[in-house]
Amino acid sequence: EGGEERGWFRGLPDPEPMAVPASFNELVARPELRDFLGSVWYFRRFFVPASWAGKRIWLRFGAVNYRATVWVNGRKLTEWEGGHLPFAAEATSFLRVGEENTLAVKVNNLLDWATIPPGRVIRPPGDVGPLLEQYFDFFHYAGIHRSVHLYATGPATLRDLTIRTRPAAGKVLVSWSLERDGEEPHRRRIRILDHEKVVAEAETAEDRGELAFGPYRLWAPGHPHLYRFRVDLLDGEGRMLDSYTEDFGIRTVAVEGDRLLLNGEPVYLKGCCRHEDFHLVGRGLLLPLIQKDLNLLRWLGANSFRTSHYPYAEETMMLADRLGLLVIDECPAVGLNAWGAFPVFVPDRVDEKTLATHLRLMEALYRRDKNHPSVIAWSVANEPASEEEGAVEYFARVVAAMRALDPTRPVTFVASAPADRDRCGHLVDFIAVNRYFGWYTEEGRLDLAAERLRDDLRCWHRRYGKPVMLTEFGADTVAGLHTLPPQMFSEEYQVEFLRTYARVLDELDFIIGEHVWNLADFMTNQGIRRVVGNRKGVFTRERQPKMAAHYLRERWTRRK
Ligand code: GCB
Repeated sequence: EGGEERGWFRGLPDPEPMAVPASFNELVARPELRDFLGSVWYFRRFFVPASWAGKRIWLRFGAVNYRATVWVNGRKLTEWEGGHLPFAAEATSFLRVGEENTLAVKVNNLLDWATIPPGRVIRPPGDVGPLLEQYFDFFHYAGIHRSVHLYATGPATLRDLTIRTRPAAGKVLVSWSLERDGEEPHRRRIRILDHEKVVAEAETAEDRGELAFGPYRLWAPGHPHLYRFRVDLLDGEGRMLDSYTEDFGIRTVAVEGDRLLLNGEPVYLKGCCRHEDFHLVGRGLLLPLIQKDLNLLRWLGANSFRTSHYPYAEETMMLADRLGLLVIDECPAVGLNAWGAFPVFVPDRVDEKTLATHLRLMEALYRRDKNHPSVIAWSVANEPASEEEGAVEYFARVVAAMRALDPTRPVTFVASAPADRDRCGHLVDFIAVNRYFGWYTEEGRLDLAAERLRDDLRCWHRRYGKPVMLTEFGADTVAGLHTLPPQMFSEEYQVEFLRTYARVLDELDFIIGEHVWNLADFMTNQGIRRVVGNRKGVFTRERQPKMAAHYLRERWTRRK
């Protein structure tokens, strides 16, 4: 703290090297730095090529946790709040082309009651650092977590593109719209490509339009066919002012009766939740890890995952499109009104500041991910206190806002409330619920756990008449620990736990999917429930299988 007053945006007095992208927490040895709360500063020099003279130049951050203030050449360029979504700003007038420039970023990781996710900083008496009271079960990694790009555009700049498809017999209708700024282009040239072949083409003076073509191929797991949408902005002489290419897929998704339908056919979601989490990088972008994790999901026979509990890197979403994995895309609202400690909503009063952050980040998530065929549903929150009276008004507004942004995808939140006490299930398209019977309750008693689970799932279905997905279930398991008969924390218990749940799920015909918690072990805060992190992974943090991985592979390769 105090860096701004001391002018650190012009240069740091005693800097240490720091890798980007990465969480700084994993790259330091001192505990007070690993657990540091407050502001850290990043600084670097970079060169802007002389050939960029006359262009518009932008800086884009993939994600900085939690808030960032950015200076270029000592002048404040932009600020952003929200740890898992991109932001960009035009830096043209801040930069010197053909010369070296400086970039300073102040990264602040404090959470409060109006941040998403919320948290609370406690300052204990004495000469000790602050503590974070957090309502989520993953380590609060911080730093510049994803790539930083410097790029140039022409005087007319594409800012956003929305593509929606409506497949019909023999032909698909593709509607598109774009946002742009700067110079008015003379024409927009639109092309849809199937690999290298142009299948539809148009030129228009409008920023929106429709194109039809056929025959076409649908996108689905097993045949994730992608088309490319290309838009060029042209001037009067046909010269290109700006251009953008986006992959998209043609598919429909709907909830009908007790089924989730993909392209009109019932689909059962099989998979795991993940975390962006690994040794050394913490939550920093690591492309090989994304590839490995999605390949492990496919090896398990999974067809889906949820971005628990925040938006994942764009590269993950692109890879899911290519591999044909279905994604429940979750906004970072985890731990809302947790444990009664946090007054985001109380009867007759919704915290407008928190709600405003929530709505802003949901919109940012929608704008980033709307064109991905892999995204089949939005989760607007994980485990909010949906049994509390005030939750209804809060979530009515959140769900309505999400529907207004995107009428094409189902919306849900992931519940933890007891089925008979929830108040918000009527708002969503399908019920998503996390359950840990036989773990946090009924410890070691899988027979009792099965009873509780069956009753609970039936109760959700009876109350709301909607399909139900079990979005989390799992047991902490220390790899290499074996017991017979199975006992908690052993590999045998994890397998029996999953098998017990699977039996119940297979009995119930309104269940539309199962996501195991978690694909891999991940880092959390220290606590008596955590053995250096959460061990509910079916793979270790190193991505080696526990016995449960083999069990799931057997189940999911058979389960249609
Ligand atoms: C949950 C949370 C998840 C936790 C998990 C657990 O319900 O959604 O973030 O990590 O339980 O292991 O306790």
